[in-house]
Amino acid sequence: PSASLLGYPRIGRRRELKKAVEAFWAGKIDEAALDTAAKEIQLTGARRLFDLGLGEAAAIPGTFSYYDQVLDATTHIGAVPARFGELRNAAGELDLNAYFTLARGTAEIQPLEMTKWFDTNYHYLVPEIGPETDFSVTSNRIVEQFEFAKSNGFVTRPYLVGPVTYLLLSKASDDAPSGFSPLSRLEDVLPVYVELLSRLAAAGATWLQLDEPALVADQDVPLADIQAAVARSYEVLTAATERPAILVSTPFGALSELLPTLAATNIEALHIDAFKGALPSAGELALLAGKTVVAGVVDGHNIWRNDLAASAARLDALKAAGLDVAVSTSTSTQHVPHDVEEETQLPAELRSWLAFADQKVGEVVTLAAYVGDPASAASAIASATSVIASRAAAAGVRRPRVRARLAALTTDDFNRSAYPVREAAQEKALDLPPLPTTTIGSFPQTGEIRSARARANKGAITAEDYTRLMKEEIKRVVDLQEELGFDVLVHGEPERNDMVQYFAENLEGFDVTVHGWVQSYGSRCTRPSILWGDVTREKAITVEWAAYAQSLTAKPMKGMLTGPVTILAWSFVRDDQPLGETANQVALALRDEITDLEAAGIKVIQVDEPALRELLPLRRADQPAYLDWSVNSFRLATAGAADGTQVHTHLCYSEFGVIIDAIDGLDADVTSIEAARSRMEVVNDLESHGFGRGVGPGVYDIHSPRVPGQAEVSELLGTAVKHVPVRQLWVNPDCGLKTRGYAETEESLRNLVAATREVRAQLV
Ligand code: THG
Ligand code: ZN
Repeated sequence: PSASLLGYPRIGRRRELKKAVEAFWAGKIDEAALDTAAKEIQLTGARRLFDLGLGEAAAIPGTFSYYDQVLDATTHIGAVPARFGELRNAAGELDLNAYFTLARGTAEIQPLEMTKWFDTNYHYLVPEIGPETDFSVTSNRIVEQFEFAKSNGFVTRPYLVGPVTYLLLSKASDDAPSGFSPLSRLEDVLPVYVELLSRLAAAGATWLQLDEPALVADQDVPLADIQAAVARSYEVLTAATERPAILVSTPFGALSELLPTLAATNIEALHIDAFKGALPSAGELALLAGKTVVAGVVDGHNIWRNDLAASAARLDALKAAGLDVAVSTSTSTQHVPHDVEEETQLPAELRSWLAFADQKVGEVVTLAAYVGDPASAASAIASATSVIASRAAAAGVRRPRVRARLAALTTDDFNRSAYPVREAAQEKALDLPPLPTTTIGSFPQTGEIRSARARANKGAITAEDYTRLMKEEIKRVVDLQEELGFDVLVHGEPERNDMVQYFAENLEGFDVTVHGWVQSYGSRCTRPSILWGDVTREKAITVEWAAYAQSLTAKPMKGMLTGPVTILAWSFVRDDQPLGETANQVALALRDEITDLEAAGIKVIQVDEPALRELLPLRRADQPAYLDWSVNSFRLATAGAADGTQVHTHLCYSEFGVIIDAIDGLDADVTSIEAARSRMEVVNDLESHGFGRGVGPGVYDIHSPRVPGQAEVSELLGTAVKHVPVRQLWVNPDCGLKTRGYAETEESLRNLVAATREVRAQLV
């Protein structure tokens, strides 16, 4: 097809899939009802795409998924880890119950681990592969979904994660010998793909999309091994006697060294990310002669209206190379919301700058027409050009005061006093015991809190009533921490739902959507904010809550902010200037907030950066520049703090050895990190790196409802004190408590404090 999408949102325009799946899990609907809901979402999507102009056969992507596309591949090829036992049913298939068991685990069995999908905020389920993994076709769902769409008049293009990406994203199973590489199982996986190809061909599929994004990211596996795996995979798959034509898609960046490898295979079409960065060289393009090049010129991952003139120029360059060119998005549009037309509350001007999934389809269709007949797109190109010009000139996009302030920054603005000076000032200001206890920031969000926020948003209660209810909650949380015996307290953040959205709602330069949900993992979604203009803070944001909370206690109360990198990572960010510049604007707003918090008597301020690792570029060569601007934006946000103000930060993941230098570079006085699930492994990284400031490796895994006993926490602390000097060590849970219930939270925190007292007593 000359116009196509790499993928379409599947959660439903009103999150119908989320609702159906969660109802199924809760036992409120049966499998038949879930199936009906799923089919309705698939058909609504296909009809919509058809109406928007994807009328050719195989232009509509068959990317519906009940939970995750990597899990779909896992259940089609039978890669079930041993700990799940026999999940196949009598027919030898992994049915929907098996599928959800892999995703969610059971009371006894840990689910598959979840991790980020390239540089998006989507998370997939990590396959576990070992010498024992028994590959065979264990699901026919991909064929059934194709047949269902076809029987309704839509010949879709089925989607599967490609074999090389699948194995590169896998981790070695628990039973695998050390050093085992999942890629070593390629020869056993390929016949299963061949069988799926044959079933799809028999069902009438003309095209299959095999998604190979891992080929654009640097891997730990040597490049030569990956080149060999790609060559071998597509030699075997294209040699299959019964098969659809194969489109290999490579979203998220340039293929570089692997382009010639794919070009040398007999695949019919290669998708390249033709939005980000430079196009392949003329020499590389020449290698693609005879294949269809599917040019991903429309950004699938951000929400700005396409610069059609620039895209047309790229398509011209591909055409000039003599290639058969088709048009698509750079990535699946699953990473953006459905339809900007739903956002009627947004200012009309802002709305005119945006393209969500449905608008991107229009852009792809226009550009595909352009390839055949440039004149056909002339008016659309002119109108896109004028919209982009209006965006550049619009009020608020460039604010002279913000620009002047950034231009006047000097290195001093990024540096605090030497740590020993700060440490002494903080010791005097805070007077904390050894192994101080604290929590990460949020306390459980009760039904009452959520309902109060919903009523306030609807105008059913007044702003004063809302504030009073939140203050009552803050008082409960402060009293509880006093009673439990914590040393540094938090106010519990009842006034925030999503922390990024909270700051976006309170800063200039942002807007938020109402229906702009994007799948984060499984049935969970977020509504990323839109960062469209220069950022300013017109009024204090968190100070009233923090000052009220501090007034309730003699213990230090933490001010709680979200860092610039995380605010960027979890928003849709303007694409008209370097991210580092935008990050520094957010940093200056936070810096002013810190000044106001200090003036209100707050002595400990936490600036969370849970997403610092998330935006790390996929290519190693790009990582130092990223780490430089991201670390600097955090330093700019925090370096205005007085020596005696203790700056904390929190990071959400455990595999942190990779970026430990960057974490050190943040220069926070105290850093809390996830550690409970990995049994304190991070303390080895800390020790070998010689991390010199305060650190709180989490001793309570808040991702599970399980309550850790006092002995268990003592033991974890015992491990920590062996590797980290006691004077640096803090005691805290792994992460915020927002998603937990009060019963287990209270008991866990009680055990945490008791264990700390036990270990303190042994120190003397
Ligand atoms: N906020 C934002 N992005 C994130 C996270 C976040 N990305 C990474 C990580 N955290 C993803 N984790 C989650 C966890 C829970 C939910 C979403 C992403 C979640 N969402 C609610 C749902 O789908 O029902 C909706 C939340 C709401 O009402 O705002 O539970 O914390 N931006
Ligand atoms: Zn966290």
